[in-house]
Amino acid sequence: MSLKYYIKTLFFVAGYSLVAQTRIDKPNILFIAVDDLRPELACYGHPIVKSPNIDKLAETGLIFMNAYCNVPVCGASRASLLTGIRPTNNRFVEYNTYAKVDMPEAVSIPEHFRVNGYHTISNGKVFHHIDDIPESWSENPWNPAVVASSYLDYQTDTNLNILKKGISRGLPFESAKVGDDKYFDGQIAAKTIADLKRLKELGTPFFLAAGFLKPHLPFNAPEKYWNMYPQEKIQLPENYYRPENAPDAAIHNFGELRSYYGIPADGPVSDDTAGKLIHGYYACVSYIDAQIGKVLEALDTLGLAENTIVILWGDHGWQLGEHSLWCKHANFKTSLHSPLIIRAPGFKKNQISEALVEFVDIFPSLCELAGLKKPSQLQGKSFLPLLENVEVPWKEAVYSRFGLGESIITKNYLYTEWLKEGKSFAEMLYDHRNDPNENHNIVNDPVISETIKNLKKRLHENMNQAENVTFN
Ligand SMILES: [Ca+2]
Repeated sequence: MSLKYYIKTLFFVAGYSLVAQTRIDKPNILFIAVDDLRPELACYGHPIVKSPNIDKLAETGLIFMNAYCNVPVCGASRASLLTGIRPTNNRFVEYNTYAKVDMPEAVSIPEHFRVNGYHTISNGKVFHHIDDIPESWSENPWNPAVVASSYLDYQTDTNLNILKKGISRGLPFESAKVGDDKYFDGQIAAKTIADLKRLKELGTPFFLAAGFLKPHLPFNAPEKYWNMYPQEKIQLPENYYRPENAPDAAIHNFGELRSYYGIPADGPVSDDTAGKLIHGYYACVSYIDAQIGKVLEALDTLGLAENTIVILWGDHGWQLGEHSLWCKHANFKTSLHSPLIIRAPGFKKNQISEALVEFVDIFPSLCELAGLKKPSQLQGKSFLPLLENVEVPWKEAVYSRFGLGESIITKNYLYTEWLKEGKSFAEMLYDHRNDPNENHNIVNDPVISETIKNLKKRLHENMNQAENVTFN
């Protein structure tokens, strides 16, 4: 493959330093998705979680501390991210969304790259459905969960016996004395590494997607990752209770967790179970981190890192007991705040951005980084300027939604309004300056009514703009 290099020289007035950046023409893309990964990572400041490989990726690139998904549920989040189109109350709504059904004219990120000369591959869970927008891929999408016709990842015999009863989805967490490759995610890493070797020989630019399945429930992982965390170090969140004055619309019954064996049909789980769920989530995060480490090491060893953009995202947040909740499916920061890390050749290392970004920004950013034209459907904004300078003034607000709840997130606030047939029926507002964990809904505080009016106005403007999608 012949690569054209060009030099962009930037002068930084501050410090009078001269920085030369080498940009790559048609860089490869390694696109890493992690299912249900909230920013529960050391590089996001977590005191216990061990994530050395993702931390290293962040150190060699740019970490977005304030990235938000646009809808906190698997299928809808991925459909929106992969088309760069915002969710509304009638598109990209459900966990099992098909992008090709909700937006049949939309082009996906990998499809756009494929049409522009890239070889595109999907391993694991990228779209929620393996057959969504099939034009995206140069090869048939591969997922061990589909190959294993039952979709069943590795389970111990104890767990298999529970599953045989057919009354639950099995244990919600499990530690097993097995190697990494026994589980699907180890197999996804192995397939991705094999593809990297093959793609290097192929010689055309590639877009290689690896979608890891953990830390989605059930929290099953090899024992060695559980052993990284002594149970006594696991603590329930300080706000393991419903926020003061939170509307009923904000709270759910975490039905996804309740479908697992031993979880009561109603009410809280026992403190022992809560601790084990958190422990299991941490174990799965470290397990995933190790798989990602293997892929990134192969990228280095093969000499591909210098001309490959690596982008890593978790498809939405998760409640690990905060607000008395488990799972995603909410308009709290715990459900919406997501990890987003990018490393692009030619840009500065070890950059930390506090800017507000959202997942619809990923598509236009990758287009600009690869020098591709942006499809007219895109509703986000390229964050390329932040790669050049993390201090550049940026978005004042980003937007998420779930169910009937529409949220606006600004530097200081997270405001949500629930609407049915255009009529507002519940609201909540959190001031992150003095309530970062969202424990006090202050929407009825008269002192703040002007602020709410302003947030609501911008929220509705964005909802109206999101309705309009144009296609080339
Ligand atoms: Ca998910």
